[in-house]
Amino acid sequence: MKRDSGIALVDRDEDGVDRAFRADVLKGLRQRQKAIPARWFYDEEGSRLFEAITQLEEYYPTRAETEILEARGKEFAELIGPGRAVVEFGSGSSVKTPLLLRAIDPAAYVPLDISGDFLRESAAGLAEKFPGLPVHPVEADFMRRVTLPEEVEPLKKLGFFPGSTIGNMVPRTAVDLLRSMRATLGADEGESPLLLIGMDLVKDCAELEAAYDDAEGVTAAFNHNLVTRINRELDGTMPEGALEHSAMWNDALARIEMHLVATRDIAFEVSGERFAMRKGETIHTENSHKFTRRSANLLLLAGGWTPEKRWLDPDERFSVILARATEQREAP
Ligand code: AVJ
Repeated sequence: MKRDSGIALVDRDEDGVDRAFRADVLKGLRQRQKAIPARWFYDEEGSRLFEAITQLEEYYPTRAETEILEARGKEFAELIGPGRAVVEFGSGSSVKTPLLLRAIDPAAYVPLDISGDFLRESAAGLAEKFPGLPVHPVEADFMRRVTLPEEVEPLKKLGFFPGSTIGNMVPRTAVDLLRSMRATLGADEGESPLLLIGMDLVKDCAELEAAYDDAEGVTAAFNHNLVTRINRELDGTMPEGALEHSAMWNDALARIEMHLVATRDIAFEVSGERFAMRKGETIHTENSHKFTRRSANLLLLAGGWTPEKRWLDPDERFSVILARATEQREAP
């Protein structure tokens, strides 16, 4: 296994504070509608809580997507073929990636992640499960174009982006990401890369809200952990007990929104800056967009990917789509 450079991408100040985290939180709390990017959920405890979420009865996406990957291996093999370099955007989970790799007989596996720790863990696990498969982890922010290791340059590429993580982004950002993926995978350089992407589906809103507000309160703990993290890492005094988890379906924008709702008027400090919230005011902490067949296709097309095949789980709750980088040409 090729080692990555080991240089952390996290930029810390002299007190060890993650500068990007502080900048995002302060900027987000200064806004009229307070909002903090969802990527900051995933410290060690947040990642552990998300793992726990994927095991919940109410949280169907992980199970449904895994069912699709388990059932469709033969079709993946036929449509994708052997010998590709699989480039996974975000570190591979222990379950989903092996299902794909086992099905298609790839020539290399390239996990991309911004966190070197997760990257090393998942790369080591995969390398152990697939002894003959070259694994080339790359520590990088995949929202931008990433230069792939030269060993995989001559290989055809398959991008893999499971989990409906694309749903965390507003359409504008999702399109930027899809275009970056195209560039990373070498589209427009004589290549015709493929993308296998998981996209969660629009469904009954009670079912959606339950998936993001489970009876055991694990998702609430996941949302609250952001407050704990801000208080710990950014010298915060946010009153955790006065910020209540809420998950609501926004029908116009086709997304679940998670918020932290102030249950009374509150005032607090973060990194020496003062903030106040009125009772009922919220901090918006996550969007999870849901798609229909048409909205998924339109998003992919806008990002330069032509959908070729779509699979659903038996309960039709989740979709996995195979798309091919659209060739650049003049309209129409
Ligand atoms: C990891 C972004 C796909 O949006 O369903 C789960 C994160 N948030 N429960 C999702 C999440 C609350 C999850 N993604």
